[in-house]
Amino acid sequence: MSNENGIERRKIVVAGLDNAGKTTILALIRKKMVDSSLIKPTRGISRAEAEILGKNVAIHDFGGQKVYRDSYFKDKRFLAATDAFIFVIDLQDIERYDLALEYFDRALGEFAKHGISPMVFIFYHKYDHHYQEKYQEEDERIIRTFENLTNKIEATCKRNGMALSGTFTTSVYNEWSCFSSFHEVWVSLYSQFGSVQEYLSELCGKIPEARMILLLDKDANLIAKKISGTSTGISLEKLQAISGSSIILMNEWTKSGIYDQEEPIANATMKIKESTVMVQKVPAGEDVYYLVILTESGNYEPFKQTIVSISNFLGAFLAKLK
Ligand SMILES: Nc1nc2c(ncn2[C@@H]2O[C@H](COP(=O)(O)OP(=O)(O)OP(=O)(O)O)[C@@H](O)[C@H]2O)c(=O)[nH]1
Ligand SMILES: [Mg+2]
Repeated sequence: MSNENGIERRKIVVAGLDNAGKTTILALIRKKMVDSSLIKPTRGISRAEAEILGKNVAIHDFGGQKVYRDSYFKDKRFLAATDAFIFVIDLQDIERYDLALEYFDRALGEFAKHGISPMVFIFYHKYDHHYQEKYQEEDERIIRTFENLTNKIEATCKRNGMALSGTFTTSVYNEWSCFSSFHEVWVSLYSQFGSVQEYLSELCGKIPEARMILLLDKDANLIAKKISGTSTGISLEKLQAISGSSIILMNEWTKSGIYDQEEPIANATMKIKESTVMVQKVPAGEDVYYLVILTESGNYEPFKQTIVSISNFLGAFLAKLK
């Protein structure tokens, strides 16, 4: 799909029953501070633009109330050029699983009818509170209904001749579950992510001591990752969250002029228990990314030069992708 300037753009359609949590997830992804009590049921389709790796993604939020559900799939224009179809199911709304499945089936059927074959993703959403507790306690009814649901979802895809590209369990109470699931969708949309991933892995062979290496964009979205060796007790989500906060701090400190320097702050180092986390700015043309490196050694000095040179290579590579 191209916009009026001929710039390539991707389209994501997010659908699901009313109250499934679609708009709340999208508000979170767009990094708005969500007061979900302010989110009203979506009337018709709400469209938003997001940008990742310098590419535009148009996200279409299909309001799920019955009156709208009946209308989208009658008009091919709503569905045209959809690259990814995310179907959100409220796990806590067990009574309406069948209705959700029926809607999912109808949606896939309409895509197929119009010869549109988006990648299909399922967000099993609202995995929190009593539902999560019951699931973790291995409550028989919860486990059984969940398995039944996932089986039916797979069967529905098969019946409509569509592959299921990914399924995720999400909750807005665990915002990283939403970010990382969305990241997977983006990764699938842009093959470039694959090459960034490869390049990062190749470069990072130069720091065998690193346990986790992340490449984040300016909003701390995960662009690529490399995890090696044993766990350090710091999860990827935690590392991403810690780095996100330190990116904000680096920018704030630069702006505040606390550091009496012409140059913006280019890196930050933190010691967490036995590990060292270094966040290195990666300028890439007009954009900026961040390389995050976690080592188990308490000292990052030996890697400092290597990290700076990796960041230069990566910056040049990322700038060329645009
Ligand atoms: N427990 C829980 N509640 C959630 C979660 N995500 C959203 N909600 C709540 O679910 C309700 C519906 O959220 P919306 O985002 O408006 O749902 P929607 O799918 O956009 O609904 P329509 O616009 O009517 O199609 C709100 O009260 C949210 O606060 C979640 O992860 N867990
Ligand atoms: Mg909505």
